[in-house]
Amino acid sequence: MQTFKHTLGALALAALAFTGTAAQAQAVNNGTFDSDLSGWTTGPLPGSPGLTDVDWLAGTALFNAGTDRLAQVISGLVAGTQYSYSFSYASNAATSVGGIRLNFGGAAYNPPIETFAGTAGKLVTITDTFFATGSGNLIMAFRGAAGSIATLDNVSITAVPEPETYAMLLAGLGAVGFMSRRRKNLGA
Ligand SMILES: [Ca+2]
Repeated sequence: MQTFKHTLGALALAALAFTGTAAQAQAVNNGTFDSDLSGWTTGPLPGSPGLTDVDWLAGTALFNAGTDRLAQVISGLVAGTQYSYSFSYASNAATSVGGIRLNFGGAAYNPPIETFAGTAGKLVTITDTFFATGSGNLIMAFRGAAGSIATLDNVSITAVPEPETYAMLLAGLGAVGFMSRRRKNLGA
């Protein structure tokens, strides 16, 4: 029983160490558009003036035009770190017109500027990674593609754990297994 408790404790420690590293994740505020567009900027941002607003609809952001734009400043990026981003979007079910453009800007500038064509009435999830070239803030901006009627949901950015982190976790688990076996042998 004692061995079991020790093993549990060590496992918890290993998990904690792992979570600690993953917690560098850059949180997107209200990426699920739960009840409104709070946390997002719908007006113009530096470098892209004059763009119009985005509407909120049933837990999603709704783009009505190619000029509709939604942006958020993601802070605390670390130069040289790889980040994973993800979002779901769909074009309007009735028209199948629409899509989303994603644009990264700001101090930690490493842009893909990509356009994703929509699938009518079906949420498609896009996941990709990028490296931060500088430390600081990143502006994550979505824009409706030309002629767009599109919905956006589930936006997230997280730091990708480095290979050393996985190696440390595996080493930790290995040590736990070793100690567990050793205690069993001693107890026998
Ligand atoms: Ca949602």
